[in-house]
Amino acid sequence: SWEDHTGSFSDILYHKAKGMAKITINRPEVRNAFRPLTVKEMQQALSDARFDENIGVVILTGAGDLAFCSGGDQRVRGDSGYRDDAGVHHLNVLDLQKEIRSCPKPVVAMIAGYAIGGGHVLHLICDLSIAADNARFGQTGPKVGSFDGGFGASYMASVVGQKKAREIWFLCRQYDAQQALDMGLVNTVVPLANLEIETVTWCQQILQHSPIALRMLKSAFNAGLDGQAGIQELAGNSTMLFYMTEEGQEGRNAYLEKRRPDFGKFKRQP
Ligand code: 2NE
Repeated sequence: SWEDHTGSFSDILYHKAKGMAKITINRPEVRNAFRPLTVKEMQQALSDARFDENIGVVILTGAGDLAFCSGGDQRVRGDSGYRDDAGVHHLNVLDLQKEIRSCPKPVVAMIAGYAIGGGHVLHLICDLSIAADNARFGQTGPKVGSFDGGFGASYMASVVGQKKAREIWFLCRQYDAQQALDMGLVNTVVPLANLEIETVTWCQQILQHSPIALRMLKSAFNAGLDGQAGIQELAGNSTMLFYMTEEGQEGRNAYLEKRRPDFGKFKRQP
């Protein structure tokens, strides 16, 4: 049973249970299309989940059975981005994508119905994708005068291969859940009625495993594609681990105690 942490969020629902946080885009009337506020709230919820030490895995989903997310809300698309209530234009979903990638906890997309356009890229960016048998996938950018040449292109190509990624973007076709599974876009396809229970089962299995091992693996998987920023993430985790050792702490303690550090007492590993 999920605890409700939605609070003052208007475009999303936010729940927690047994080590899991669940972020639900709650705009079913537009197939869960996002506007700048939706993305801002998703960023806030993701940050909360990241800093909550009781949370080990994050689920990203959409309200209802018809859509995970249909991308940017075209009704508020201005001439240089998506308009907020103050009239400022944003492409803040690109920041959210980076935050999902750099979140040290696994993020799992739970997909019923359409994952389309920028909504398709959102599931792609997640570490794992669990699809219901009614899920449908695709990009629409070239049809609606848009594209995602960042992770939406490069990471997609590393997931499904260059030829398939170019097909997905150039033809703007839709693919059913089985086709998505066949091309490695999703990890499994389950009956719609079992979608949440199956997703929770996957998450509970992840939660039995070492948080640091998972964290290191996620940054290792990211490192190559993310270039210098990916190396920084992996290296930051190494620094965190080093801070957790007596050898690292000896340096801090010696500084605070105004003495020379005694690193000689630590084994030099081969
Ligand atoms: C998602 C899809 C395939 C669903 O089709 P269907 O037939 O199930 O529903 P329908 O009737 O098209 O949609 C239901 C209502 O939701 C609205 C529709 O306009 C419709 O409204 P009413 O006519 O009932 O008033 N709706 C759906 N998606 C919307 C959207 N994205 N923005 C605003 N209203 C939307 C079908 O609806 C579809 O193809 N939707 C458009 C997908 C799309 O092109 N998304 C934008 C891609 S660009 C992007 O996301 C992006 C990017 O490329 C780069 C950076 C940031 C964002």
